[in-house]
Amino acid sequence: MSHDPSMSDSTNINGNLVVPESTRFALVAGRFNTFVVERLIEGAVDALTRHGAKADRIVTVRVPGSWEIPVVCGRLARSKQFDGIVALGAVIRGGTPHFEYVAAEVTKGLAATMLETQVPIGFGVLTTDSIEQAIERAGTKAGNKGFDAAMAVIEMVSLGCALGTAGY
Ligand code: INI
Repeated sequence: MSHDPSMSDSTNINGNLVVPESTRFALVAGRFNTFVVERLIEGAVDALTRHGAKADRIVTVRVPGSWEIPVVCGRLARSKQFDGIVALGAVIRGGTPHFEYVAAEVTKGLAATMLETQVPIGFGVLTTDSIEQAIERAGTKAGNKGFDAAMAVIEMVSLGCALGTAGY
């Protein structure tokens, strides 16, 4: 294997998938398409607890639909009570443009909230063309996007600690 000095001199900062002691998480979940979203919640809790989160340090807040997720994520993030948040919802295309508006606004709202508050927010909001596609992503053949979003939050929380240790 060749040796590249420029690589060995570089600094790498990474998060890992170990939940730091006493980390607090919030899940914010839409009740719309509840059959799918409850599976996403299960996946997210599974990911968090399997990687060391304490169940009594996970708070789940349910809102009417995905439209309402960003405002509650913002409130929880600004409360400074949570190290990471997982947003969970299922926006499924119907016959009207409603889907486009809800999907676009939840996406933009969560991105803006994460940038403003600097609290990691995992994006576990499905935007699918059909109920079948949503079910596939909620614990069946295409995995569980709630689990995946929670894993990303664990990594970001850990990365935040590593960046802090490095003085950034
Ligand atoms: N909310 C969803 O989470 N998923 C959807 O598919 C959906 N559709 O298609 O209408 C949806 N609508 C409700 C919306 O999120 C709000 O709760 C509602 O408009 C009240 O503000």
